[in-house]
Amino acid sequence: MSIFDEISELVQKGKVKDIAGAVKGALDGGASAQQILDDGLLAGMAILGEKFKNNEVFVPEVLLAAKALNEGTALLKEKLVAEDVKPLGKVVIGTVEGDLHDIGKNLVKLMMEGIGFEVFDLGADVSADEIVAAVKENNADIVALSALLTTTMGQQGVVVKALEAAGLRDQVKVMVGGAPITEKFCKDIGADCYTVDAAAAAEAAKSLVGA
Ligand code: B1M
Repeated sequence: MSIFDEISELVQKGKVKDIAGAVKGALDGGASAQQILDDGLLAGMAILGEKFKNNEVFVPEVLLAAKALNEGTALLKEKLVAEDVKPLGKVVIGTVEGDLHDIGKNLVKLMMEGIGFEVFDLGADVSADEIVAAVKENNADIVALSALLTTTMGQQGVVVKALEAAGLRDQVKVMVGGAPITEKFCKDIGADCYTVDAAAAAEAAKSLVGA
């Protein structure tokens, strides 16, 4: 079994305590952080996600897997994040209200920090009011919103409207993403930019601030 399959299995089995050793082992063995992320950690979550959909595993197992994945990703952070970079701009990021899925949001944060953005992470289940307050407080250039549920994606539109109502819409670009989000949805709610994954989000953020 390859080290990537091993990491994938540890995620699927929610082996939170073992994941650090495996990720460090892979790094020491010369694997790149990106490969460990894509072929190990995310591959494991993709397999588990399919099982979750088919009711072969349930919320407790998925929660443990998410914990293992976040542990593993944290170890890759210093490899994926460039050091001593002058901030390209300020981003307020969060998963929208009612939605607890934070893995994709964490990846977007990591990639944005990696290319030099200062990121203010509000976490998951974040209300439109909290986002508006954070934009004001930090004088943000970009608001980055994640949503994983068809029942919560509409909250991204609520945030756009709240920014308009607060008179901040012209000062800040709104980026949206998450599995159910599409380009059309982005346009329909009046957001500025949809990207399919975290790496694309970071690149798009750069263009949005003219960097
Ligand atoms: Co949930 N869940 N979940 N879940 N969960 C999904 C999303 C689901 C598709 C599973 C399924 O049934 N097939 C389904 C949604 C169905 C729908 O709405 N269409 C679902 C459901 C139904 C639920 C519950 C309702 C289950 C229940 O309780 N009965 C419940 C809801 C809780 C809530 O939020 N209120 C629930 C709970 C959970 C857990 C808490 C157990 C756990 C989350 C733990 C955590 O995040 N800390 C969980 C998980 C882990 C998943 C799956 C298995 C994996 C999601 C994930 O992290 N993927 C997921 C099934 C799946 O996706 N295959 C599922 C890896 C992550 C890297 O991908 O977040 O998509 P993702 O991010 C991607 C892109 O989307 C993009 O970049 C990333 C890749 O680089 N991206 C952006 C994300 N945000 C972006 C922002 C951007 C740009 C790109 O710009 C700003």
